[in-house]
Amino acid sequence: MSNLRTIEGQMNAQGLKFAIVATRFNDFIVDRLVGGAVDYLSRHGGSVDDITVIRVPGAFEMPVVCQKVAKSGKYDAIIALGAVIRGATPHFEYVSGEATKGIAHVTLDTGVPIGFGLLTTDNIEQAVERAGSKAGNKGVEAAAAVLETVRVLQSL
Ligand code: INI
Repeated sequence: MSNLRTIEGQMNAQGLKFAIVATRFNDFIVDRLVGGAVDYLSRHGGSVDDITVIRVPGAFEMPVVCQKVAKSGKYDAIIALGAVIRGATPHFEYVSGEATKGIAHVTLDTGVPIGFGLLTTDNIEQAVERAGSKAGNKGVEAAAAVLETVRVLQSL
């Protein structure tokens, strides 16, 4: 493996500008994801002055806002954070499916990397578990993934 030419992203956020697009829906969960993402970036060389949090009503609105943010050219990366909880909605599949498809479309369309931190869970307990308790923090994971992606894209 040591002779294999490998390109990989360094986990250093210094000088990078991030937009966090976060839902107000289920904000008691989403605020924990935002906190995790900001904490991760701060601990990896980023500055809170280079992070802008943009609030949107719900997951369904995330793609169009991510699109405008991506096209603005002001940010190196976006972190999309939200929570769709099945127990709370009969149209769970529509909301989560459209948000996921829309965000994937925006990142490919614009070339701006988007960290995908949209929880889709059966119930509130599962959401709590993924927002900083026993199943980690999906906001941290999304921040780490997008940081690595920005850096690997810069290396290509
Ligand atoms: N939006 C969410 O982000 N999470 C949810 O769990 C949710 N539920 O339960 O319905 C939700 N719905 C709102 C939706 O995203 C739109 O904001 C709304 O339909 C207005 O367009």
